This record gives sequence, C-alpha cells and structure tokens, in this order.
Amino acid sequence: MKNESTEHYDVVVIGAGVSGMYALHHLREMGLSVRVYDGASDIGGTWWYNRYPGARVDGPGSPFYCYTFSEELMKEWEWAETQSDQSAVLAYLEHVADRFDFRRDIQFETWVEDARYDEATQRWTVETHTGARASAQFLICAVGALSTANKPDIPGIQDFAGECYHTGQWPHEPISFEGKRVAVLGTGSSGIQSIPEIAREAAHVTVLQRTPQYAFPAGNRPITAEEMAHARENWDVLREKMNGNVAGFPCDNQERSALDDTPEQREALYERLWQRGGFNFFLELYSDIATSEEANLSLADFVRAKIREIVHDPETARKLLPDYFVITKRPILENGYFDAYNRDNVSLIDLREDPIERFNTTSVVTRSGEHPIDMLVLATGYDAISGSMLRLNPKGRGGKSLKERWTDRFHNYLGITVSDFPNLFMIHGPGSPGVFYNMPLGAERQMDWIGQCMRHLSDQSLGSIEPTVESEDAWANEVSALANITLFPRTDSWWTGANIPGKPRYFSVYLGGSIYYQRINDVKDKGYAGFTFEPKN
Ligand code: N01
Repeated sequence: MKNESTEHYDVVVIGAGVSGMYALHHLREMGLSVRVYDGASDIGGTWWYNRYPGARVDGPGSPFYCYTFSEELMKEWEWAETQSDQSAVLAYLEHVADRFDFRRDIQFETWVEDARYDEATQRWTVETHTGARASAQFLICAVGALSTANKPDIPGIQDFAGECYHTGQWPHEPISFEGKRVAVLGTGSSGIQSIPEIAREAAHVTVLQRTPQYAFPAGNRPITAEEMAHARENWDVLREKMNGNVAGFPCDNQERSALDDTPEQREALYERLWQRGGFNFFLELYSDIATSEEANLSLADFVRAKIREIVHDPETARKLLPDYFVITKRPILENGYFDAYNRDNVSLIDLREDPIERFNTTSVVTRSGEHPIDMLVLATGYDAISGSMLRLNPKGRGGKSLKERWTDRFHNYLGITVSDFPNLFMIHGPGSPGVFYNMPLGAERQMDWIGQCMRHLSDQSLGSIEPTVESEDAWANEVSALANITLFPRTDSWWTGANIPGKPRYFSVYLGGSIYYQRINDVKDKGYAGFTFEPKN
C-alpha cells in the first residue's frame, strides 16, 4: 500500500550521480532543505551502473576528473592511474559522500515516476514508485546525459536464451566469460573498452560492428608521486586553467591550424601524440581538425594507417577502417582494442556487409549464416543527452508534459531551463556543454549558476522563473550556429541523436565550454535577460 503523505523541501534533486551529489552539497551550503532521489542503491549514477569489464575514465582523467569545490578534498585523495577505472572513480565518489555526509539526504532505490508543477502553489510535487512523495519550490534534474540505455529492437532478440547484459546496466555480481562464446553488439567507447577484456577470458568473441571507429591509444599509466604533488601544489593555477579551457581541463586552448604545418610536421605531431596516448591527444591537436575537411583528412588518414599497421589480417583491418570525419563521433580511447583482432578467439562481423537478420534462442543470425553464442553483450549506448529528461517526462504549466514540448527539438534556454516548466533546472541537459566538457566541473559551474538564480528569487520575493519562448529560440540558433562551424553535425552519432530511431536529428550540445559559462553569467548580470518571473503567490 502506498504511503500518501507529502514531505516538503526547498529543493528536490533527481539523481545522486556526480551532478546530483554536487547539487546537494551546494544547496545545503546555501542553507536550503533538500531531498535527493535515486533509483540505485547508492551514490555514483553512471559510475554506479557502468561496471562492465574495462570501464574507466577516458578524459584527461585523474586527478582532473573530480570535484573542485573543496581544496582539502583534492589534496587528500590519492589517484593511482591517469585513467582511473570504474571502481576507483566510485571509491572517490563514496569518499566524497562519506566526507560530506550526503547519504542522510538521499533516498535510494526510489524511482521518481512523476513530477508535476502546480501553478497555484508555484511548487513541484514528485511521486515515487515507493509511494514517497515530496513537494519543493525547485526541481533539479540531475538525471544523467548517458543513463537511459538504448536496447535495440532486433527481431528475435527477446528469444535469446543465453546471458544478455547491457554495458550501462552491468550486474553487480562477477560475470564469468570463461569458456563462453560471447557476441558484443556495438563498438562505441563501452564496446571498445570491454572487447579486449572479455577476449582475455572468453572462448570466442564475435564483434558485431555497425560503424567502424577511430580509436586512439589510452596511454593509461600509474600517476607518479611527483605528478600528484604538482597537482596539489599548483591546484589554484590548474583550476583556473580548467575554468578557461574549452573542455574544462588544465590544457592550453590550441590556435595553430593543421594547414600551417607541412605534411611531415603534421605526421610528427600525430605520431608524438599517438605514442603518448590519452585524451590530451584531442586537446593538444591543431585547432581546425573539427572545422576543416582538409585538416580532418590528415588525421583521419593517419589513424587509418595505424589501424592497418596494428591489425594483421588485411580483410579485418579493411572492415575496421572508418570512412567519415575523424572525431565527429565521440573520440574513443582504447586499451588493446585493435590488437584484440590479432587473437585467434576474436572475429569481426561488419554489419554493413553482413547485417543481423534475427536472434534465436542460441544464436545471432546474420545474412551469411548462424553464429551460436552463449552470451550477448549490448554495448549499444544510450538515448543520450535528452533521453533521461524525456523518461522522467515532467509536467509543467497546464499539465503539459515535456514529451509534448520536445517533439521537434529539445527546447531550452541556456541548456538549463525550459519554458512552461517554471523553477525546473537541468544539469548537463541539451543546449549545455554537458558531454563536451569535464562533467564534474560542468556540474559545479551550472549548479553554482542555478544557486545564484534561486537566491535572486528569494531576495526579490519572487515565486517562479522560466524562460520565454523567444529566448529559447535564440538559444537554439546559437547552439546550431556554433555546431555548424564544425564538421560534427555531418556525421551520424549520439551527439546528433542519429543512434535512436525517431529522435529529432540535430546537434544539441553547446560547443565552446568556457564561452558558455561567460554567456550564462552575462545573462545573470543582465538581470536574467530572457526569463520571466512571477511574484510569490
Ligand atoms: O555507446 P555509443 P557507448 N545495431 O553510442 C552500436 C561515454 N562513455 O556506451 O555507431 C547495431 O558510443 C552503435 O553503432 P553506430 C562516452 O561519452 C565514456 O559505447 O551508431 N549496432 C555503436 O557502435 C561515450 O561516447 C566512457 O552505427 C548498434 C554502439 O552500438 C558514451 O558514453 C566509457 C545498434 C554504441 O556506441 C556512449 O558510449 C563508456 C543497433 N541497433 C562510455 N544500436 C569512459 O571511458 C547501437 N549500435 C569515460
């Protein structure tokens, strides 16, 4: 039987991942009462769910994929590797939760089933599957940009009787691959990280590839004591650099064009970055790889040559060669992915030449024949960026749902707010730099802005804030104008929604991270230009 009582807070936060945890911290510091809900049984969000073999940070990584709000926190935590694995990131987040006593304000294993705005009271009410219900003036959706799993609808897939796991919903108990014939569907970051790990144990791995990928050496290695000491001693400078960098990492923004260099000089730079590995590859590249076709081709050719060099069988190498602009799908770092194809127990099916016809109880059947398998790993990604907001489907003014509002595109202003949904704020939503930015830092910076906005309402005795439709339209044009300078919209990717049948197809991320934070602060400094307010009822 459902418990019908309603608890009242200043703010309800949905999601206890990296963003929701910081939101809780910041709101508490503001002296507000907060309730956080999460469907998982502990903190961590993406890092709680993604336990597949090989899962690790692939950004410039530790120690910069972390919160920056507490200097003590930064200084006391030891990172072991440059690209921490999932368990190390989760251990860090658990430490943060313990240190700041987050869990007392989080209700776990509680799925928010409905969120509705009441115009008379200017408050949101959320209903959960347990019957717990809460109301709050503000609703913060920290629901994750990569958390709604994409499970492909392939004929017969439900009939497959073997083990089947999605990488983003990996079981908590150990999964053994020993002696098993495993098919991995999907070759994005999750597939490329997991395939070499699975291949080490499994009897056979069949990779089902729809689109070949450019992947770059991860270059993961232990962090030295000197590097940790340097980061700690120079934290103020590094943090400032992170705030000024286009992607939120302590790197210089690049200004040199690939076309300023000779082919030999370009080759030398690519080779040096390739040998070192790591995400800095992309941050230290020429400035125009994502904007000039010619510059892009120079790097694409370099990577294709590397794939041919690493993969011994020429036919397999041919199937692995991407034929679109490099880095226009999310760049991927690999730890032995291409080399895995040199093993006897790994084979590749190119679904463009040999598509899946169906699954049956024991096999995947492609045009060329039947491939018996014991396990299917779905590394098929997410309904990214907008999917989790639509799954929540909040109801705003007049009971209008987000699904009704977001039919043709994901209307928003500043990537944070939506008209007709007063007092609702998104972290890492569409229209924000979200997935193109250091996500913990981005969450902090967006949440700080949201906190200032809440403070403004309170200081001015205002009951609600929401953007105008005109400001949403202008923001949409700005997001698209920035994207259209680049080659990104010209490739099918989850950035453009192309991976989900029927999803609006456009590039919904705000490019140019540090510019974004100037933009949203300008809006604030101009008295929240583009927003409308209502007095307190
Ligand atoms: O998902 P993806 P992911 N039939 O969407 C294929 C972050 N991340 O989980 O390219 C056949 O990238 C799909 O094919 P195609 C990171 O931002 C970070 O790997 O659409 N194939 C693709 O190959 C990353 O980008 C880390 O043609 C189908 C794959 O499945 C994001 O999460 C680690 C299919 C999906 O790749 C998502 O990565 C992991 C179908 N019906 C993830 N549907 C870090 O290291 C999909 N595919 C921090």
